[in-house]
Amino acid sequence: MHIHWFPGHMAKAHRMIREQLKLVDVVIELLDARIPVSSANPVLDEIIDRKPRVIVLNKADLADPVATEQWLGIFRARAQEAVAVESVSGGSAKLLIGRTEQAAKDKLAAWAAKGIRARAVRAMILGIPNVGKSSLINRLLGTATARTGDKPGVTRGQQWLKIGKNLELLDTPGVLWPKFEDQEAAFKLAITGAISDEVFDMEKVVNRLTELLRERYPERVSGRYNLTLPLPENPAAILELIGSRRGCLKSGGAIDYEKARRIVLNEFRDGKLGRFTLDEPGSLPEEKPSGE
Ligand SMILES: Nc1nc2c(ncn2[C@@H]2O[C@H](COP(=O)(O)OP(=O)(O)OP(=O)(O)O)[C@@H](O)[C@H]2O)c(=O)[nH]1
Ligand SMILES: [Mg+2]
Repeated sequence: MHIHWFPGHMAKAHRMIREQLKLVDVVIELLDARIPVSSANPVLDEIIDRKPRVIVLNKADLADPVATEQWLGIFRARAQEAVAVESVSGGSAKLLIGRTEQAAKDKLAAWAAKGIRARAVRAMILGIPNVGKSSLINRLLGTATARTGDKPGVTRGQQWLKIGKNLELLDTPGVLWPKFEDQEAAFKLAITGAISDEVFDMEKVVNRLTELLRERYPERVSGRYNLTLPLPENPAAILELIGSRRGCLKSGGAIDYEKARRIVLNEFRDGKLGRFTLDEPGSLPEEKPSGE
């Protein structure tokens, strides 16, 4: 799948992140709980390097809770602090404040040893577009200060926000990386909404989503759209059935596939089809050897 999506502002955002990183004590990296591997930006990994990091699996309310627990275990087994958060609905975001301060503890201890009065811990929130960075900040603030939206590319500049007395957070624009080595990851990023709908091939993306659903969760598809099992092999045939169930017809009576695709994609993204984890637990990429 060919996606033209690396706009100039993302290259600029990577540069800004590199510069701002010098000012922060901790990085809070948001991953999408539905795709903890596919949503990890390898460029950020390089930029963040050894800076203390807290991983947040956001949108946990949309992910399979069993898989999320497994993923948290996988990160923690690598001595990587990780928490699952629901930035819009849940209370779990508050947990993050303590974890972030904890991640800065060496710095705080060093200040104390030098007799410097500790300032607030500074953390930078990083992650792919639309993963919920601004929503998480708002959740922690308890107000809708940072602008959010259900499409990628909402935050453009960087913004510092103070959470209580001891923590300052920097909101940043979402960033993707220039080249997807892994086409399957590109599909998953498109499915979950990290890439603007205008720049990818909707037919290919929703066909792939339909395939994934047929392979792993056929009963949810049959339940939601009142289809009999087994579902047809061909994703277009499944979409045809969904289209006819939902009355997606063009004038003359032909199935309006575009409309059927929209329904499936939106209902998946809204959680109406259920909670899904598309990256199966266990597939973290190779760890960098220490000292590199
Ligand atoms: N269901 C659910 N939706 C969420 C969660 N967090 C954020 N969202 C939604 O995801 C969309 C994107 O949220 P934002 O906070 O704007 O995302 P962002 O990472 O700041 O995006 P950019 O600024 O574009 O990089 C919004 O529609 C939010 O309501 C979550 O935990 N669960
Ligand atoms: Mg934002």
